[in-house]
Amino acid sequence: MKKIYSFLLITLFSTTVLSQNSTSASGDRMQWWREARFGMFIHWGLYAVPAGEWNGKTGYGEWIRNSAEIPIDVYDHFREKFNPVKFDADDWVRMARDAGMKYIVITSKHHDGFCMFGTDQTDFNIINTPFHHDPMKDLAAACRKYGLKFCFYYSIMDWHHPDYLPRRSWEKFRPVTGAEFRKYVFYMKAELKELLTNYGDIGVLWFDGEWENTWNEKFGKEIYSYCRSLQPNIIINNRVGAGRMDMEGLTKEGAFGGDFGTPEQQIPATGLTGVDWETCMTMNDHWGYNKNDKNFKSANEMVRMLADIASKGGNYLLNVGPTSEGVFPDESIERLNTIGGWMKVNGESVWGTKASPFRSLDWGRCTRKEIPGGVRLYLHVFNWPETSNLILPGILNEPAKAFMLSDVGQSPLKVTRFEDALIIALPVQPSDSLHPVVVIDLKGKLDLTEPPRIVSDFNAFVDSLKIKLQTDRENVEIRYTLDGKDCDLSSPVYKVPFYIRKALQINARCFRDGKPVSGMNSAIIRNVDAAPAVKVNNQAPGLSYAYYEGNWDSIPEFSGMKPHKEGVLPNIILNPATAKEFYGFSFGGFVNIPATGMYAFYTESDDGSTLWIDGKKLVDNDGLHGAVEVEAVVALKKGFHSIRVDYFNKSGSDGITVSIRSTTLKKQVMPDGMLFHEVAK
Ligand code: H79
Repeated sequence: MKKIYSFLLITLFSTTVLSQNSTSASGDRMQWWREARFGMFIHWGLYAVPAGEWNGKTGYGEWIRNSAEIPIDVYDHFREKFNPVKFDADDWVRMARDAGMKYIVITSKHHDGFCMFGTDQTDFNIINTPFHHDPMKDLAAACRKYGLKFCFYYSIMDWHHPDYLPRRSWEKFRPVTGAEFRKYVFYMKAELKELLTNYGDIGVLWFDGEWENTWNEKFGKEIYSYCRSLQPNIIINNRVGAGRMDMEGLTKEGAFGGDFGTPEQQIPATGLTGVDWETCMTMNDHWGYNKNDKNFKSANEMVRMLADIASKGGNYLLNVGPTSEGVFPDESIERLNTIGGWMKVNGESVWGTKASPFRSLDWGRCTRKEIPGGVRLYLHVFNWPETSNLILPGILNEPAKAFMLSDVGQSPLKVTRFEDALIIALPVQPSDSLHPVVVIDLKGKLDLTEPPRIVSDFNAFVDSLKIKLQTDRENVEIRYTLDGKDCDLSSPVYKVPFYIRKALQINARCFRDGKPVSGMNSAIIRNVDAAPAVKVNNQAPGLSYAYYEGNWDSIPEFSGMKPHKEGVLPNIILNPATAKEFYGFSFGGFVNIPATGMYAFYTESDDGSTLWIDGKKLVDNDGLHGAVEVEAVVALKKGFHSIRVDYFNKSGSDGITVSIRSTTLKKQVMPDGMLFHEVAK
């Protein structure tokens, strides 16, 4: 019989289904935000007065007080020059609305500590400028008028409040005597209370500046609950906590992460399962107004980023840095206009859409919406196909209709099927420089030719390994082989998880009505020998450690060096370190393995670390970096195995977490109870 579907070819197009955001308890509260997809960030503060220039240098933005090391009393004088006489809240909000943005997040207070709202908690606020007026009141009213959500950015880090710690390293004239961080937290709460009672409903509280070591998860949870107690439906970003990983902006596993992740100046490479996220981004190279920065992205680029982000299930928060007179830079206005023109025609391909069901499409991006009896896909065509045939690979639904979103008359485009691909005949390429969107409506539940997933704890085993085969598709059966042969109708149908006890290749494929409806997925499973345990004569809990000081870019040969300190610790912890920077540790001892099998070890460290088992380097997480986790797997026999963990910190933040996972232990921080060192009898 002639093969109907050319799946091998189709796998090249890669058609893996990405899961949608799970609907959680926060579902209803998050709904408007998930549908909005596009918002405006506004960085407006005293830093607009110097406009990015200080002592002849022009590269500054909202960080100017810190970067140019401006003393506090000098900076305070910017207050006298902040007079936004051209400020018109209606103008700003209308520009955001006309660009297709559904919410505005504005800096109520940035790191410089200057409050852009009327507050009773400090004199360092906008009422004490020649403006003598609270612009946040006007913006709140304008947002209500034009139907946008009004949201506040609020910096935890504060370079002005006497109780905020630490001071900037270069600040000589601000003594810390008497400063109490707890009092600063009370100050924050008093200001947040004003922000959450004086301006009506606030959509989002967008915290930032949480990374200094005075802030912790406990404060984060306290502030989060406090804000929710004042406005139960408010949405709060993950920077309220202390578990953000770098500028990728997502929260570390197990840490408190508020309501959404905050990638900054970057877009995740793929969609993210079960997390809400928002990429914030500048139009040029600064958040605050910089009069010399003309390096603006084009509207075309930004519209593509919006489509890219929506196709991955995220939001785009695009920044404008207004001047101290209260106007948007001309370049920003132009771009907002152009983006708005595109959104007027194509907005429905962004608002209220969900992530693409395709992992990648070589011509562009896809977003989707449920429609009665089917699914609507929005195809964002970045690269117009030379043949004018747009290929939608690996999809079995029957098309209902297709048309250009810009075509008010919705003249139907011809759709044909070739094997498991749909081919849409596009009209003449539009002359508009911004990308066009093609709509295709499909009948029934989305049915991509997705092969089954082969799921197991490891891809190797000592004695046996449990295998599960999974698919999210309806009306399919999974057939599989364990002898390397292709799956066909004579292959067994998968019903329940099974164990394998020898090295082999698993092939699995979906079938429907006696026909294959997916490509084949394969996994090679290896059988490995477990390393023998070692004999320990007399063990006691904990690991021995040696602490060193030095300036390294990677882990040095600790064994040849003289430690500053030595001793025993219950686990891999950095408490004995007396230096904040330029130090290292070597921990040594034994890990007591509870049962013979495969074990995954992890180190997450800032900066580098290595983990050795039985004298061999297993986890290599060396080098200068922020918190990064590396996994490595080894087969071990029940009993004691030697373990060594080396770690170093050059400068900046520090930390290490060692975790373990096996078939019987879910991934967890290495328990104290598994660690030992040898002692004399
Ligand atoms: O308000 C804008 C910027 O002023 C602010 N966030 C945006 C929205 C911002 N502050 N700092 N940065 C951006 C960059 C700072 C990066 C670092 Fe870190 C702080 C590197 C080391 C400490 C945070 C914690 C990122 C990595 C670890």
